Amino acid sequence: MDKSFDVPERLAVKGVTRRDFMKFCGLMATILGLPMSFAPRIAEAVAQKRPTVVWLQLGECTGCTESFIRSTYPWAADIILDTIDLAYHETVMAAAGDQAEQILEDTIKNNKGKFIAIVEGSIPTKDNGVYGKIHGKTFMDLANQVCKNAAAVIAVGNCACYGGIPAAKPNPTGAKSVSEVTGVKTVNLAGCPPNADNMVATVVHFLLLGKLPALDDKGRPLFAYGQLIHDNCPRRGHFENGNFVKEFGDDGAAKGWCLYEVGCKGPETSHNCPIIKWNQGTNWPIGAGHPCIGCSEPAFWDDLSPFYVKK
Ligand code: FSX
Ligand code: SF4
Ligand code: F3S
Repeated sequence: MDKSFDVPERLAVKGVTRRDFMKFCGLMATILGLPMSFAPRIAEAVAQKRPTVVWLQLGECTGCTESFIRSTYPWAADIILDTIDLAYHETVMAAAGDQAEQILEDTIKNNKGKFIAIVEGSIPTKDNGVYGKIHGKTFMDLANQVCKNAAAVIAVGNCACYGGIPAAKPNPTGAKSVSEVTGVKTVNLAGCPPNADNMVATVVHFLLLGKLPALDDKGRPLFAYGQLIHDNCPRRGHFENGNFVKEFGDDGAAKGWCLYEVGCKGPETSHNCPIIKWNQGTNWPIGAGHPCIGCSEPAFWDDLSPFYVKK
């Protein structure tokens, strides 16, 4: 963590003003539950700290990386990717093949106990992990090698946090979460995929305070998963008044009534979706008339399905 660089100067190249950058820092403060007065400190932290990060992609759909690079401010992910020393990330790194794997080996050796590991995807364990390999190495071996040598491990997406869809019944590959396989306690950014702004905020929290955020009993940061969807849902008044959508496309749906009877799992799902929304704050599932399917809860594919039925 040595080098500082001029963030406003870099942003100017992308046509982003200093004012926009400060707005981004204000948004980060809001998501993290910090006072607005922290915005200048966030700006400073983002400009100066430089932790080494290894980002693994295991059994997954790359939705987590896709989500990350579409953060609220499209350039925020760029800034974070510039701010951190992203030594290894299969989707965005320029190196490939032997060269990429050599970078990974060298990064682990030279930064033992100091780098941050970010992992997306679950890990197949059946038949000695043969169902997932990179460069001849099983995901099991790769995850153990990286996570056991990292200072901290952030699991992004339901797959890495809890097994996700690869671990749903009948789980043919014996897929497990990162912490189950490695024994390392992970910060779980749950969701399928997780929200980019929560991912960026977790990195900002680390840059600002030098530590990872406080977690709930499922390993999720409290700042993002401390409240139920149901508690912040704009349709809650309709729930209380007994105004329910009975089937998609009915009169209640047109009026924006509560989706509980068409399967909404908001009452048992913790996530800040109603507050920060998705796609640059444009909308979120319930806002678009779709019930919450509980994508930030462990084993939601099995435990909360069928999705369109009241449980
Ligand atoms: Fe899993 Fe991530 Fe769902 Fe996909 O990579 S959390 S399948 S959206 O994206 O791992
Ligand atoms: Fe609760 Fe879902 Fe109804 Fe919103 S739509 S009030 S989260 S049950
Ligand atoms: Fe997932 Fe429900 Fe939010 S489905 S994206 S937790 S509204």
